[in-house]
Amino acid sequence: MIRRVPHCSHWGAYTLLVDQGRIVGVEPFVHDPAPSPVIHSVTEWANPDRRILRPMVREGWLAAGAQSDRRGRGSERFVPVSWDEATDLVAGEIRRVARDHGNEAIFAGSYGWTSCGRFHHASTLLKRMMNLAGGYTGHVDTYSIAAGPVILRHTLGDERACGGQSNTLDTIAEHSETLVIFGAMSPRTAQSEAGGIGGHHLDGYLRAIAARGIRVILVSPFRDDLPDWVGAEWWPIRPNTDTALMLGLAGEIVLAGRHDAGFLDRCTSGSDQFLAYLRGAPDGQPKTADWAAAITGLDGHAIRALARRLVDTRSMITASWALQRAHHGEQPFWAAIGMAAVAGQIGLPGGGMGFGYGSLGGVGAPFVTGRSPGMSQGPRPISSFIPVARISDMLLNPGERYTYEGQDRTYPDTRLVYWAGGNPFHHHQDLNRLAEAWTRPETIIVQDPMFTATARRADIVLPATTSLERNDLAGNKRSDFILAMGKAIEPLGEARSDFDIFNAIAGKLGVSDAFNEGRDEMGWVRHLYNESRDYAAQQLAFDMPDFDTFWAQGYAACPVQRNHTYLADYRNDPDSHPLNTESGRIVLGSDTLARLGYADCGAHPSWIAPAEWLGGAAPGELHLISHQPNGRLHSQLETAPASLAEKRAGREQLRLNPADARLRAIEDGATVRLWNARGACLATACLTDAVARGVAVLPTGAWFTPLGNSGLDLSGNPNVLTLDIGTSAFGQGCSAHTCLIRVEPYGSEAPDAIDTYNHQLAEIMPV
Ligand SMILES: Nc1nc2c(c(=O)[nH]1)N[C@H]1C(S)=C(S)[C@@H](COP(=O)(O)OP(=O)(O)OC[C@H]3O[C@@H](n4cnc5c(=O)[nH]c(N)nc54)[C@H](O)[C@@H]3O)O[C@H]1N2
Ligand SMILES: Nc1nc2c(c(=O)[nH]1)N[C@H]1C(S)=C(S)[C@@H](COP(=O)(O)OP(=O)(O)OC[C@H]3O[C@@H](n4cnc5c(=O)[nH]c(N)nc54)[C@H](O)[C@@H]3O)O[C@H]1N2
Ligand SMILES: [Mo]
Repeated sequence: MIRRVPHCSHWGAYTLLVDQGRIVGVEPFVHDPAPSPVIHSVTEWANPDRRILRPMVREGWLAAGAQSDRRGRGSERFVPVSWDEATDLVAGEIRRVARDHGNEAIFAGSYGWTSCGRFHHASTLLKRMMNLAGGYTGHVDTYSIAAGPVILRHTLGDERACGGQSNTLDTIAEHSETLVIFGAMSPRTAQSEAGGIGGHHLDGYLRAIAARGIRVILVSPFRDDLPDWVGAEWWPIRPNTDTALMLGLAGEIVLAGRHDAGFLDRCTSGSDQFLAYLRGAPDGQPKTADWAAAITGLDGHAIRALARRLVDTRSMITASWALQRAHHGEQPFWAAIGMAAVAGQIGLPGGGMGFGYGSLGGVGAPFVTGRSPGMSQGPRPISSFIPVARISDMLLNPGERYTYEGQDRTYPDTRLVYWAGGNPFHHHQDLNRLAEAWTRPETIIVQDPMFTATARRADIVLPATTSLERNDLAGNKRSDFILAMGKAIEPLGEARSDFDIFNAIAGKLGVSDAFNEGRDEMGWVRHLYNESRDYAAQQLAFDMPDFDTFWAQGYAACPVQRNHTYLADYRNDPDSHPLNTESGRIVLGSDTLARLGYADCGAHPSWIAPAEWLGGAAPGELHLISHQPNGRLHSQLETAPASLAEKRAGREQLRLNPADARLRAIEDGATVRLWNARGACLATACLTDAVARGVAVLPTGAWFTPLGNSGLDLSGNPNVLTLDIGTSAFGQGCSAHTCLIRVEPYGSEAPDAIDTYNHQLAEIMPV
């Protein structure tokens, strides 16, 4: 008898077909018009090869604890221990470090996507436990978006415009006449949504946009960032120069006297400073189309023509999150606001600007007005934090001063790191620098189902179950459904659910009553669902099925807002709808930033050349775009079918323009070495004219596999190459997309990356 188990992951909902304790098939969710192929990869979670099967401790740490040789991490053998012993050691370390160094010496920011389950959410449960145990150093913002939300909070008053609450795509399809897409609007990234997703609708909106004949311009170094059937014009911009294009467009409008002075006066503050800059008053350089063309590598005539169109037609500007994941990433988002304001389009149906469309599946879709399910982290006894991507800076430079969002701050002295549900040896920039930083804490605990590059480098590893092995529920602010995640198979080895692990540690810390509030797994899943259901009924008079009906059918529709026009009320009456900014208006010239006086984030949107870009490159250098992988989520399920299908000759594919390849004698399918002063890795060359000249595209997520001490990563993990600096003194976000590299044919025979990883893993397993 085949059992049908409703389930969900960040890449969508599905039904697991289970026979005699084994998953024998995966069926897409009935209400999903475009299911992700990655749903068929989840059976790989049941493969024990790379799973952590029991709690283990690094040999040297077991012998010497905090005094161990920390350079043994990653190469010393693990020793198996019982769960009781493992949780004793973890609780003991938390108590020791809190007592001797204070709770801020415990870093439990633990960034990562973990499972989409809202109950067993690893990092939330870690924080809940640590808050009951005196607190921890956490993180603010995300790798996805940091510079963006920081600048939006100061210029639009909140971050809704990049969190999926700008104009919805249904309104854009209905009203826009010109759509300028900076970056991507791609089904590749729209496969995923944090917290799971029921229906994937981006294709449908793009078809409606194409059907209405909206003029679409794709501004991106990579033509495949938008499906070709949308019929867009491709502007192959130099990476990280979008701000110059936006300013050139705004400048042309202002120089022609065609800016909407009424809108600027009524709805913005500081526009005089911004307009003066566009006219060239402070630097003698008017921001013209020709000025922008020289920086961006685009055509000046086309820029001038587009500037006219932005005013003459209903125009919408979108920018992917990727644009702010770069040095000075605050600027393209702020410049987009400036350009839309100058054109007078903000607050009109299908007009204005918005961020992150298609970056996740739910951005631009109708958004949830109800309450999405989620565990509480509880009140924080201490407020210590770092900007998320400053992890290596913190570990390498305890006590050093830095700035964030206008505050002067100091890095804590970290003694203990606890990571649950994230993979910094995938996600962080400059992995060789991270490897050095990783030798600084006295103790590192990693809790994950998989023996990732991070887990390998831990002192104590705790095996978590995957979502297949427990009950949970999915859903978030941008998912149209709450989805059941039923248990399909028994836990592998000695793995335990995240809740059970933290509950056991909380018990040893004497705080389990407050941690579990007397509920077990199904008690919590039921409770979290009912919180959302009650809210919908009481606040929105929206009926959701009772829990048992929901659990049996596997999903429940949520109340959503469609046809949304961002800032429509504000535009109509700014006095009655003031924004949460310094002026209550859209800020185009900021008193706050003027006072702070940062060279890398000034008082108005500005073009500031990034640390690495083609305009400042040496001959032979290419700009590396390390974008999101198509066949997996980040580093998850890297060896499963959808991910392997994107590899070639067992390696990640580096996409290169044929002309750039020819100059380097690189043939399609050849093994190539990518390198710069920070590191080197291998990939398989894929030649395509979809990549702009001077640009190289390598997806993220391959499992970091350095070959001995050679410094060469075999897997094709771009983060051995990327730059680990903050976006600016203001935002301190991740600058992954700012990176110059060189590429050459790799002459020798190279070992297989996945085999080598597995072999390295076997060498540190218990004897
Ligand atoms: N160069 C470059 N780097 C980037 C980016 C880029 O554009 N370029 N993008 C960045 C972005 S936007 C992001 S969001 C990050 C993503 O970085 P991460 O979120 O760290 O990446 P994941 O691979 O999703 O890591 C999640 C981890 O959780 C584990 N996990 C899964 N289920 C469970 C569970 O139930 N319990 C526990 N305990 N663990 C579980 C997985 O095995 C995996 O190790 O990467 C960033 N890095
Ligand atoms: N399949 C899959 N989907 C995912 C993820 C995944 O791992 N796999 N990760 C999810 C996560 S956590 C996030 S945050 C989102 C991220 O969503 P995005 O940030 O939108 O995704 P990226 O793939 O990093 O970048 C999108 C495109 O932006 C373009 N781009 C990069 N730099 C520049 C630039 O300077 N100028 C211009 N004009 N274009 C540029 C690149 O060509 C790139 O292909 O994706 C989500 N979706
Ligand atoms: Mo992300």
